[in-house]
Amino acid sequence: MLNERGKSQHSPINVAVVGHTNAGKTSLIRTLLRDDQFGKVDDAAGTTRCVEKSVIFADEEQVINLFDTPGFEDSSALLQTLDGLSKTVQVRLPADLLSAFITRADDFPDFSQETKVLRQSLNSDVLLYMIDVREPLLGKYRDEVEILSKAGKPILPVFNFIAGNDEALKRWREQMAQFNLHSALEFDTVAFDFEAEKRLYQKLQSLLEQHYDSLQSLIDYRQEVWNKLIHAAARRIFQLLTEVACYRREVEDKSSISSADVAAMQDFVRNAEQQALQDLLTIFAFTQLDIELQQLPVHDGKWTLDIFSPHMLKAFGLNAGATALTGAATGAGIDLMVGGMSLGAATVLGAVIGAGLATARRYQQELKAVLRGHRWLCVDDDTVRLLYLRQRRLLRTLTKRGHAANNSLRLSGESEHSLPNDWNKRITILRQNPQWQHVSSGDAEYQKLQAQVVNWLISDEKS
Ligand SMILES: Nc1nc2c(ncn2[C@@H]2O[C@H](COP(=O)(O)OP(=O)(O)OP(=O)(O)O)[C@@H](O)[C@H]2O)c(=O)[nH]1
Ligand SMILES: [Mg+2]
Repeated sequence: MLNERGKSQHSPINVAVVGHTNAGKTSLIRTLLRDDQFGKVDDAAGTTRCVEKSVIFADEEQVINLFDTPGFEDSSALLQTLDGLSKTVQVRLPADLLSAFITRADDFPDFSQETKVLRQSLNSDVLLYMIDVREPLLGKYRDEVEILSKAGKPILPVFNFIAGNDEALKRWREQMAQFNLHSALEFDTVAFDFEAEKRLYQKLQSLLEQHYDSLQSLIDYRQEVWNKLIHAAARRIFQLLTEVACYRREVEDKSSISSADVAAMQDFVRNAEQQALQDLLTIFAFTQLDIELQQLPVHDGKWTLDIFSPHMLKAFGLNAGATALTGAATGAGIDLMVGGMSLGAATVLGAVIGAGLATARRYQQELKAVLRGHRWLCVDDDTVRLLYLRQRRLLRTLTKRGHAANNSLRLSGESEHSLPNDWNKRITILRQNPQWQHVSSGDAEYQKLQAQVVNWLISDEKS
């Protein structure tokens, strides 16, 4: 079927998320929708009381209707009731028995929740059967599978709470195989990343061949969106580095810098980092619950460890240098131009004149300050490095690459603290262009540098 824009259109796939109460059904749907407002999630049993529909789109195409359902509570009693019913009504197929039960729902008020699940199961194309693998393999779960099998729909077991529960997971896999359910998905909110999501859609592809193409367009679409998110996040990190590396504060040229000047610089850096953190959390729609699950050192939307704390240097494997305690350095603009030395005003002027008009223009502000007998306060190298390392770790966590369960995915041989090879060279270019702090520059050199830094961060993500 074609829609008015000439794109092929398929009817959406109806997917019911079913299972024992508290297995994490609503949580799975929230993760798939990237919507922490969907439904109600709670530690208590019987949280979801009604069937609730949501939709997964690929661009504008409605690919999946996802149905959250109440959890099974007493499946053994339900199975007995169904067995009893099968003796009184004539049915051709097991699904007809479920239909007969639903028609007589008023006679079974104790199973009002289960009736909703069964009705939705009959109306769906596939059932995602959520399992909390920490639960012992009790008869009630066998009964649940037996009841659900009567709907005659493909069932995909989804193992939840798998982190650190390898043995239990193995037992559950064996158990499901007894029911001929050999294909299953491993899910854990804590370690759920794009790859896990892709595997879910791929499993659905193999169960529902007639929907193969629309599921493929969903996978492709989600991949594209994911790549865009990672790029946007990497560009945001580059913006932070630019703001901080290009920071300049004019100070009097006396032997010690005033604590007020240092404090102003530190506040600037804290604010800049704070805003970047907020933006990155927003880009990946990270919620407070995600922050807790991922054990991000963030409280009330702020880093728990201050960027200027001496512990930061240690945490990221850097040695505390002389300037480490304040994060301040002076004179960088001019000094970098003339080879990193602190020079007097006359020498600086000589150097600038020698270097030509373009250079003089670029360093206009610094030159004026030097002539006034002032210096420039900048952010020191260690602080810029720390910012990069902390943001890189954040990006990995946001893309679920930083979690312990996924450590094996880390770049082999790469230390979490190591900086890219040509780090110093690139950051020097940033420092030499203080004008980039205020304008988001269309400058070719700026674009080139941005592409380079984004590439550092992205290639980490892809590897
Ligand atoms: N650590 C961890 N907690 C989870 C995960 N999935 C769900 N939870 C927690 O488990 C509890 C139950 O989750 P729900 O999504 O409400 O479970 P449900 O199956 O929808 O429950 P009912 O609606 O009552 O049937 C909540 O406290 C969730 O935060 C997971 O993968 N890891
Ligand atoms: Mg629920």
